[in-house]
Amino acid sequence: MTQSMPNNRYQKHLLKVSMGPNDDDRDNNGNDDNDTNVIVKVKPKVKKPSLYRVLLLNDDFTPMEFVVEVLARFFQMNLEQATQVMLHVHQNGVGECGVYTYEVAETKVTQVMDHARKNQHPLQCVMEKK
Ligand code: TYC
Repeated sequence: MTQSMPNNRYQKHLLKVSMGPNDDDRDNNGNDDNDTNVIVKVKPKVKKPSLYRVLLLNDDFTPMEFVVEVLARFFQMNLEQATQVMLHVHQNGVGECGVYTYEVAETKVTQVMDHARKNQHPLQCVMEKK
């Protein structure tokens, strides 16, 4: 074995495959030959995570100030940004608060919905895949 020690997952995988004895890996005399089935190239198993929009929905009852406070608290917006987004939702019915990976988006939705319910406002927050 001339291979040096593995230093990442890809190399570890290669090492395991080339070392393991199996039926495909025998020479004409039936002897196991570790070096006949070497994978030369493997696609790295890295995928970009799917992204999700977190959306706020308009309603007729939640106070504007409450929505601005929600956007500032849970979506790290300053008062000017938060007011802009709130007015956009008020005028268009729906608006984007941010884009996140699945778990983060889910957490934001839960935080907003819990906060709205505690304060007895019907504010709705949802997520959708981009
Ligand atoms: N339409 C609400 C009002 O007039 C304000 C509002 C804005 C409510 C955005 C929800 O997501 C919302 N008080």
